[in-house]
Parts: sequence; structure tokens; C-alpha cells
Amino acid sequence: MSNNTFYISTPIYYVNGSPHIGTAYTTIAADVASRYKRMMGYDVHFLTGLDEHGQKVASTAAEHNMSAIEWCDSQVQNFVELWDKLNISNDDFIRTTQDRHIKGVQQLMQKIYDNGYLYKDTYEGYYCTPCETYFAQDELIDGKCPDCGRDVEFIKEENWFFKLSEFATPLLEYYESNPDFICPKSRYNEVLSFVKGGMHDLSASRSTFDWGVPLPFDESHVAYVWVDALINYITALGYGSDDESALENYWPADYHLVGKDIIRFHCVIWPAMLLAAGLPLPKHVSAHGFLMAADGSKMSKSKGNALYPNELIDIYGVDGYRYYFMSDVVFGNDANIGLERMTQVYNSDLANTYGNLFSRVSNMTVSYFDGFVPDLSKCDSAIIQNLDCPMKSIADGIFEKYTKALDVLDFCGASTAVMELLHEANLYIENSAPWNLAKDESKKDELAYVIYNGLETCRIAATYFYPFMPDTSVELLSRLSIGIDFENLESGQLKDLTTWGGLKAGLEVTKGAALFDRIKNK
Ligand code: ME8
Repeated sequence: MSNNTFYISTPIYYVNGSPHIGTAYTTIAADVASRYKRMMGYDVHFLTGLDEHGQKVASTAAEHNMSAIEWCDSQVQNFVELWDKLNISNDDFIRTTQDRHIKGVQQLMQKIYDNGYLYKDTYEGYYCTPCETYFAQDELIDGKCPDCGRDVEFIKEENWFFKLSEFATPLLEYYESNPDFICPKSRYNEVLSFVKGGMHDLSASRSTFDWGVPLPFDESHVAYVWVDALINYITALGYGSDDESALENYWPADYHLVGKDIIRFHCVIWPAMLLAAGLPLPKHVSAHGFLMAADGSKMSKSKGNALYPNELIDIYGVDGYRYYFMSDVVFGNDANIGLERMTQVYNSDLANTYGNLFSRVSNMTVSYFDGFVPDLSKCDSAIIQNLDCPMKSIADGIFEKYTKALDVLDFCGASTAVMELLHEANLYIENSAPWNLAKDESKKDELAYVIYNGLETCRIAATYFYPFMPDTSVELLSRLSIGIDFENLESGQLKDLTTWGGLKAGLEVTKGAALFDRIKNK
């Protein structure tokens, strides 16, 4: 088993709706983390997929006059296409209707049953179908679902119960000895007080409809959709199949990324199920906040305040889209999303800072140096040594800030560290005024120095920005005649690649279309 592995997952999304900016947000975050870890030389396994069973999907299918599986099949493409468009580099895509998943769920449920943690009883209480969650009467708010505010239904049916209540102590022990298991800290406290508040056993099966995985020891029941769904994190690695090598290699997961809405399922129910089956627990569950409309209300189609990924991509491009959510929304906090702010960040950071710097220095390289990186070794060293480049010390400090931030999924911290370098370089170009130096033959060496530093800044920034904006990085570097196989770097290589002065003299520099077109105010 290699200890250089990194296993990260997103939630598996329900197929009854289309992907939206919320699901895209979690998926992009997992992608940036995956690309970063690959750049650090890790063997990454990035999983996403779809949650296709349960009452909600069954009734949505019926509303569309389709069988449940026909409905699911008709929805998969919406997700696959958007993830492709957003450049999501997942290594696997699981659907809970796949055979590999069904077999694994049955094996895990059998194991939990054999270990004595399942018993049959009658459930009498409320159920929110949109949330696929059980509620006791005293948990309802004005008779409605406390999570989504919609109507709940009263159900009374025979269920297999999972002895969740027996796991309170082992869970608390696990949280205590792994204080980073639940991040951020505010969520940790929320989960802790939930478990300490006393837990009921959980209905782990349904017997009044059949769209799910039949329990191997009682085929008249299907696994409760959440129990079914959570198991995807191991069935995708081959749990319950003839080949469990991926499970041995990647489990336990390094990070389950989730929205704050589903933290209890991941931090309480899922680890309890794993404990019941004698399997190791994931290392971290990281919960981000919710994206809301610009005025702070919930986005919804009916209110007309929803923003759609494809429309945003049309405005900001794929990399502009990815950059915005990863640089301006603090992972863990709620955020209000609106076009005004998105445009402001795009124009200021990408068009006016990053894109503008590259456009200026690449154009000047073509105009003043025939399109080749100037060779400072041919300049008068007495002149060069007396010149100062403020970007060098900033660049030297980025690696530590950037890796420290990304190691704890602080995407904003990492992007800010890179943006600081670009801001400084724009100022430097402005102050050095190479267009004036170019008019004076005696300043030729100084001009070479300024242009080299501008290009070097672009090279380093593009390298660091690869996880955030992969296409832009590859494009910018190719205009510097540099090709980096980012997805297959060895450990230690990123540091070498981002060391100041690494840009080789004589490389051909081409200018091209603006990396980011400025957007007019909407
Ligand atoms: O819960 N802001 O699926 P789901 C940010 N199938 N993120 C959001 C969001 C918002 N406004 N809305 C949704 C399910 N999300 C289950 C998961 S996992 C074993 C089963 C994101 O389609 C966020 O990641 O309702 C949230 O947790 C997830 O979508 C819920 O997706």
C-alpha cells in the first residue's frame, strides 16, 4: 500500500434535478484539491457520481411517465456534460444503480446484520421525501420539514433498524482523538452536540416501495436511500467485489467534501456504519457553506433569482467560473452570489491583473526581443546586480503559503498568495515603464531585466494556478514554449518548477488573444 495516495469524494447528487451552481461548487472544489495533490506527486483518486434510488427519484420518474431507471438514464448526461465542460478530472463516476454498487451495498448490509446491529421494528413518524430524511414529531417546525420547510408525510411501516444509538461513545472517542475529522471547527461543534444530545436508532430500510437495493437477508425491504448512498464511497473502490485492490490502496478516504446540509449523514451515520462493519473511518469530512442569491435568499427557479452554471460559463468562461468560486467564496462559509461581484472579481483579478500582465510582457517580448526570453547572462552584470525585483521575495514565499492553504482546503488563501505576486508585477511594470527604457539604447540591459521578470512572474503564477484554471495555465505556458505534465508530477517537483529564475533564456514567446476579455458592467 502506498502512503502517497489521496482519495477525495463529492456527495453523489440526486438525479431528480439538474446540476446547479451548488453541486458544481462542491465538484470544482474537489477538482482543485485533486489537481493540486497530483501536482504534489500524490496518487489521487477523485470520485463523484449520482444517487439514483429512493422515493424521491421513484416519484419524479413516475411524474415523467418513465420507469425509474429510464428516468435515471435520461439524467446522467446532464451531469457528465457539465462536469466535462467544467474540466472536472474525476477518476471514477459511480451510479448507485450499477451492479458493482448494488453488490457492495448488499455485502455491507449483510456484514452489519451478521455483526448484530440490525433489528426489525415498526417505524412510526414523519418522512421528508425531498430530503429523504426521517423526523420525529418534535423535530418538525410548524408541522413542516425543519431542513427544507416542505410538507412531510406520516409513515408507519416495518423497517430494519440500525443500532445507531450504540455508537455514540465510539463516535465521540473518534472525534476527540481526530479533532480534524470534521472541518471546519464550527461544524465539529454542531456534530458533537448532536451526538451528545442522544441518538435514536435509525430506520435503515423501506418496505413500502421497491426502488432501491434489496436487503440480502430480507428481500421484501430495500436499503434506506441514505444508507445505500453513503456506501458508494467504498463500493466505487471495489468493496464486495472480487478485486478489492483499490479499496486497499485508497481507503480510508482523505476527504469527503459535502455541503453543510448533509454533515450528520457523513459524520455520524456513515462512520457508525463503518464501525458496525469493522472498517476504518474516513480521515476528514469537510463541509462547505451554502451559496445563496445575491440578496441572501435561497436561489430558486420560481423566484427567478437562480444562476445557472451554463449561463455563467458563457459570461466568464470555464476558468473565470472556477476561479470566482474558489477565490471569492470562503470554503466553509455561506456566500451570496451575484453577477455584480462576479464581474468585479473577474475584471479586477483576471482581466486587469493576470491577463493584462501577460499581454503586456508577451507583446513587449515580441516587440523588443524578437519574441525570445531575454538572456540576462549576456547583460552587463554590474547593471543587473544594482536592479531590484520586488517579485522575487514574494515568489519565494508563495510555496509555503500555497501548500499550507491547500492542504486544509483554504482555496481563497492559496489563490490570494498567487494574486499578490501578480499585483506586485503589474505595479513593477508600471513603475519600470519598459516602453520608455526601450527608447534608450543604453537601457537595453535594464529592459531585458524587467521583461524577464515579468515573464517569470507569469510562468510561476500560471504554474500555481493550474489547479484553479487548468486551461489558462496550459495556454499561457505554451505561449512561453513550456509544456508541463501537471497531472503526473513527482513529489518535490512543484517547488522546483516554481523557483524564481527557472525561466530559460531563449524560449520563444508568442502573443495571442487576451487570456481574459474584460466584461462590461451588467
Ligand atoms: O444530498 N450551495 O444530494 P443533492 C452549495 N444524494 N452547495 C450546494 C447547494 C448550495 N446552495 N445546494 C446543493 C444529496 N449543494 C445526496 C447525497 S452522498 C452519499 C448523498 C451541494 O443532490 C452540496 O454539496 O441534494 C450538498 O451537500 C449537495 O449539493 C447535495 O446534493
